[in-house]
Amino acid sequence: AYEPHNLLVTGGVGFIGVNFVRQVLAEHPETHVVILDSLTYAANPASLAGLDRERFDLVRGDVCDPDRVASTIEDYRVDCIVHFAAESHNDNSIEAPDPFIRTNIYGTYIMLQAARRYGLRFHQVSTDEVYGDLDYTDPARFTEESPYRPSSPYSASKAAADQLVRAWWRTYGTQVTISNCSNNYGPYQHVEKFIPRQITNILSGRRPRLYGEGKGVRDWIHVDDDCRAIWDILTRGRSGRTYLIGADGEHSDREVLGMILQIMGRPAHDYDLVPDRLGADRRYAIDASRIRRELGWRPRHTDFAAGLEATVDWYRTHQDWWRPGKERTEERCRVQGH
Ligand code: NAD
Ligand code: TDX
Repeated sequence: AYEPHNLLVTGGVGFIGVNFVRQVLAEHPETHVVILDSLTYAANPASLAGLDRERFDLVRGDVCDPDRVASTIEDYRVDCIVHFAAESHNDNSIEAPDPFIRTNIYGTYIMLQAARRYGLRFHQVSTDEVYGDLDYTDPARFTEESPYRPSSPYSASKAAADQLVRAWWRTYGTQVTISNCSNNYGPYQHVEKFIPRQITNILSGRRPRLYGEGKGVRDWIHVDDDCRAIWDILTRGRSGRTYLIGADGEHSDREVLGMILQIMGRPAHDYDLVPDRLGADRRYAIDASRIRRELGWRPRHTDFAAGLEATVDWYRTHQDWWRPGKERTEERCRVQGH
């Protein structure tokens, strides 16, 4: 297996990125991490608290800035890139697509050019949303062969980025891999996202907000399991290949909210229904056979209720982390009609 020495992690202050950095530093002592992050509204620098400063560097910079990207790669002798940096929230993409087109598409292009120029391995962190959605009763799940048919400006921008990655492999022989993962949950997730929003609404005396009738189905995976899968692909995955990541965690939004209310000791009907997203995706479901078969990856967090309980505990005990941005996020949700 290949072991990165100086690993460049774009978007490493965001939710999945920082969980990945924490896991790499804890489990791979030979690897030094360089985070490149422009610290948008989605990045909370407090997420890096407690990490050993000897083991990583933080460069504040934009993935759309080729000079910044080049100097970071040269200064830190980077040999491998994991590309998390993106605008990630569907509701924001519907409200204002511009930064999604810029960061997700143009930013991926700049990172690919850098990988090509310096001969670096490149892993693209993508989403199952590129495959569009499934009907609630459809027995099918997404596979690596499913056609791309994204629904939102966010998912369309990720789909475009994935296609650039494939083109760089085919045309220039850049060493690339792609992972398309389902919905992650766990610590350090921004309070704009479904699970942390409901937990922190309850902790701050607000009612949870369910979109539509809560019929949406998401295939939940604990962020630690996604991060371990990304490491496995990075170090043992076949170049040019795509791997779907999922942990057989399908639950309706209504069901997940019901579990949160129960864990937090609230009455079962103590929430508000708010208008659904424009063009809302109904259901995502991942068939993760390939990564299981080829890389022997298995999720460790197979008890969703236990994972959710631990996540509630994390938000309960890390109020300093989320309280400062909570008001602002709820104001934005209100403006967006949710
Ligand atoms: P996030 O919004 O929590 O974090 C994104 C990070 O990228 C932030 O730290 C932000 O400051 C940084 N960033 C944004 N624009 C940048 C730019 N132009 N230059 C440099 N840094 C920039 O996102 P997340 O939920 O951690 O998602 C990370 C990646 O995983 C994204 O590519 C997303 O598409 C993908 N993904 C997420 C999920 C999920 O459930 N959250 C599922 C599958 C795939
Ligand atoms: O307050 C809410 N109430 C609610 O019912 C919010 C924020 C969401 N929802 C619903 C909408 C969806 O059906 O919950 C579901 C999940 O919503 P999000 O947390 O916004 O996630 P989703 O749109 O599924 O996208 C997420 O997973 C795939 C990430 O944000 C993406 O970055 C990733 O690619």
